[in-house]
Amino acid sequence: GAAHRAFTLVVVRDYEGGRVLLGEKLRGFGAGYYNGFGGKVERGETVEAAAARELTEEANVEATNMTRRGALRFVFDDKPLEPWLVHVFHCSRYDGEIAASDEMRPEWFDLDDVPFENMWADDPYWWPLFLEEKEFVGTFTFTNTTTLVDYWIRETKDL
Ligand code: 6U4
Ligand code: NA
Ligand code: NA
Repeated sequence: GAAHRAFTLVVVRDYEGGRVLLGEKLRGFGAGYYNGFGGKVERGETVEAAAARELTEEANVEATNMTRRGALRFVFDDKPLEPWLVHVFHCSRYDGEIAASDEMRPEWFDLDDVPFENMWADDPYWWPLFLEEKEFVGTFTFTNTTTLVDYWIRETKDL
């Protein structure tokens, strides 16, 4: 397919507490939104290594059981921007204490209280699959960077 830029996104789930960890993004792309933890995959780095690194940089913890669950393609029709391929990971065990970074302020949310009104417009479409432990792929097209104009999402068996 077309060239794309690879990103990671890690959502930490606390099964016992029935909650998920998100971060309020404090700077850069998507500032002001709540999101999973993640960022750009660097040259020579695996997607898994990037996901672990970004979680540590942004939330101060080391994942011990991360699994890849989704691959989401984001197309921006208003900018000469490469499409993004965001690899979504699930994590439920980690070492260390969660702490804020200069990029993200972590906050736990009950599963029925995920703040979709302050999240990227695609999130409501794939979160149900994520919470049901499904694997998924999809494409989301945005205009003016943040307005969702088209999408598809589906469960997959061969992520
Ligand atoms: P720098 O500042 O260059 O180190 P970096 O942390 O590498 O940045 P960043 O934070 O800009 O990258 O990465 C964007 C983050 O936002 C990734 O975790 C992917 C996530 N993301 C981007 N678009 C998204 C969208 N539409 N929906 C979503 N997450 C998105 O749920
Ligand atoms: Na980031
Ligand atoms: Na980065």
